Amino acid sequence: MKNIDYEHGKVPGPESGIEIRRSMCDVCSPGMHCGLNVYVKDGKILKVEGMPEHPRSKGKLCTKGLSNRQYVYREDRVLTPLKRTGERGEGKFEPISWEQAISEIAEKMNAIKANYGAHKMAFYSGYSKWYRPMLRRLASSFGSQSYGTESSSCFTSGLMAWQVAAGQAMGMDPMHTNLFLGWGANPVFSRWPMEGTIESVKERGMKCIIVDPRITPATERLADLHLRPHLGTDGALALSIAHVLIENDWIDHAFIEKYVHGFPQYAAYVESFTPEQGEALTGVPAADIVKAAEMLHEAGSFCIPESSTLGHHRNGLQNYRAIMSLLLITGNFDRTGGQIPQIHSFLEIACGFETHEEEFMEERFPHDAPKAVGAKEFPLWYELRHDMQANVFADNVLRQDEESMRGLLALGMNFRMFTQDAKYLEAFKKLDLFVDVDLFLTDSAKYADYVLPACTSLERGELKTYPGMLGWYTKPVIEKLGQSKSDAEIITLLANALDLDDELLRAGYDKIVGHILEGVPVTLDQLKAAEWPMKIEGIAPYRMGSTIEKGLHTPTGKLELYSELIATHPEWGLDPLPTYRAPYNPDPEKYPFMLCAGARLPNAIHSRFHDVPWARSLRTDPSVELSLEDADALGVELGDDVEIVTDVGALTYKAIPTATVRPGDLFVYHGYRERDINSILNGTNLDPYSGFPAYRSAYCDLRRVEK
Ligand SMILES: Nc1nc2c(c(=O)[nH]1)N[C@H]1C(S)=C(S)[C@@H](COP(=O)(O)OP(=O)(O)OC[C@H]3O[C@@H](n4cnc5c(=O)[nH]c(N)nc54)[C@H](O)[C@@H]3O)O[C@H]1N2
Ligand SMILES: Nc1nc2c(c(=O)[nH]1)N[C@H]1C(S)=C(S)[C@@H](COP(=O)(O)OP(=O)(O)OC[C@H]3O[C@@H](n4cnc5c(=O)[nH]c(N)nc54)[C@H](O)[C@@H]3O)O[C@H]1N2
Ligand SMILES: [Mo]
Repeated sequence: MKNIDYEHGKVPGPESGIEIRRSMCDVCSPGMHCGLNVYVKDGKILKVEGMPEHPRSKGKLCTKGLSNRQYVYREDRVLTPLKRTGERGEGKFEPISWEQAISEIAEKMNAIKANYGAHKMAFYSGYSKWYRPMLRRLASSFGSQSYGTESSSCFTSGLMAWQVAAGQAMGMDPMHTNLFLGWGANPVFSRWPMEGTIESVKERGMKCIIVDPRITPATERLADLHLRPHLGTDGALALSIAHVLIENDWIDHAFIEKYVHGFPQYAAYVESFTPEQGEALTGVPAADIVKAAEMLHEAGSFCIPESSTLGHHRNGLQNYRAIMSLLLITGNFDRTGGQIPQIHSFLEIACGFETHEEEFMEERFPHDAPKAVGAKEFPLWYELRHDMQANVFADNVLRQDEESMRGLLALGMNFRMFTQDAKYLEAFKKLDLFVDVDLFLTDSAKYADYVLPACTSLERGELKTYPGMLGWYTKPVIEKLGQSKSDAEIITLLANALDLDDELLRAGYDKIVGHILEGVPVTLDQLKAAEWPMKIEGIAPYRMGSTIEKGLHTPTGKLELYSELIATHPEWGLDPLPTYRAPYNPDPEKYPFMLCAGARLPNAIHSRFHDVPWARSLRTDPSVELSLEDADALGVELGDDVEIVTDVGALTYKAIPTATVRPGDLFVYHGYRERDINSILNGTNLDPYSGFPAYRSAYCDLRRVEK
């Protein structure tokens, strides 16, 4: 045979010395985490591919997943613990040993505890979730309630809406439903394994309604009906669909009678939401509102996905409640094809079995300590989550009063995820101690006193669980880069150096996940031996209807259209019914455009992929998508500079005129260091129920920038 360059061809085998190792991509949400075949030679990753044997992703990978090699080897990886030598923000550090870093940090945290109280230390986690049970328990065992995460603005608003209505998390049953009500759903870009599921169920006759102001791959590929409401008006749309369902008596009286609380008050409230009124508020033609109600009625069963999009509005939580109410009045709850109670498994994923994770996180919660940051401003949030609402963390510190935090231990702090985010940098400057654990030397990390290097998921192992009774324990495929450590190791080191009275937490990750899995018929060793996620046998499947029969964890034990929890707290100033409120416009004359900042791009995830060359090459410039009509009116062409002006600032973006966007709407992605859209979004425009920012409904103006 001729000389074949096996290595250059990346052909695995003894000739090339290339080995395929199994892992998963942990770049997006734990519910996804697709299987990876990683090609490794001499301890270096050469390339990654999808893993065909992976029972969930079945060999597919998205753009971000395929860029894993470049992500792992990003040039700004932190490789040693760093201690600040310059001013905060200057980015001047000296490398120090792990021993020095951990002992100094522990000493400073214990000094804050001794001088001001343990509750003055805040604990924060960015997007990564795998170590969160440990971080939450670290905060609790230290004595602070102020543990908060990026979930202060992610899907938790929808989860809270379910807690209000049903006392627990609910998920959809897409495999058995007759209609997928994809409200604010474009899984092709944001939840790509879900796309395959929906497409395959459609093949057996399932109908699909997509509610999205834009034309997207989902509206094109999946939708039998596409409703296009104005951004943030979804509550009004849902209430007018409910109006049609009630008017035509397309509701389940027996179910309502037995299981639903507050129907008369709710029915009286939706009376004014006629289809014509719905059209006036949302822009969706009245005939389409009636059509949607008809389709729901004819389908019988339908379900909705969880959503972050819908929570990113001033009325976000209430809008989502209004959408959920469609399921409640038609009896699509705890019923095949409807919304199904989620049995809490691991990392907020319902996998079909119960674990001790919640107990592990909650049993050390310091109930007697002063309440978490944000509890006063967002009492419903605090009541349901018992977490810090991180969207008001900077305000808390900048007030510099007796309630202000003195220290912050953050795993993955990205100040650019918050609205009017410059105040976070000011707040970092005021802290006595700021520790940031990250993969990269980010602009937030430059404000830290200590930066600790975390490793990626390809350099460590972790317990993974997926819906469908699947479990796995991954293995590292390469050595940890530099002196980096896994987040779990770092938390364990700190728990020990802080001398916490918490034996289990101090025992480390494997002891903890072993404890969390106690009673599940599988051992860690079995999960470690598996090459890809394995089915855990011997667990009884969920019996449909059993949750609602038992009675729900709501004040009335029923599904609540009218929330008794909210009603018994008039001092909160919140509405017990899923009422509607339009997005906030500081001045309609000055701000005629509506900006959605954050609809997902396939090649980006928040701050992390803008510096990854392959991913970045798919959209090189921070850009704004606008309608062809608006582009014409402004005299703007593809690639021209345009300025977005809000009530708090202005920024210039490249224009992308597109037929997918309606006149008056603008779409921008977030997280760019050089064009940070959150720097010009009003930080006080928050949902009073959840504390979530109105990222997706910000009124603004758009101007052409002269060449
Ligand atoms: N305008 C606008 N803003 C938004 C949104 C929007 O739609 N529009 N979406 C909101 C939503 S839904 C979310 S979830 C948030 C996400 O916001 P963030 O959680 O801030 O997201 P990232 O920037 O992806 O990650 C945060 C940091 O974690 C670091 N990191 C990554 N992996 C690890 C790890 O394994 N260990 C450690 N220690 N660090 C790690 C990253 O390098 C990064 O610095 O943004 C919110 N902000
Ligand atoms: N590629 C990629 N995937 C991601 C992420 C990412 O950054 N990049 N982030 C991950 C995270 S943290 C999250 S929280 C999820 C988010 O996941 P989703 O919320 O499902 O995703 P989005 O693309 O933000 O929104 C879906 C669609 O909702 C539409 N939409 C926006 N505002 C509104 C509105 O007011 N009403 C209605 N009806 N529709 C609206 C948008 O036009 C978009 O097409 O995605 C996860 N997956
Ligand atoms: Mo999110």
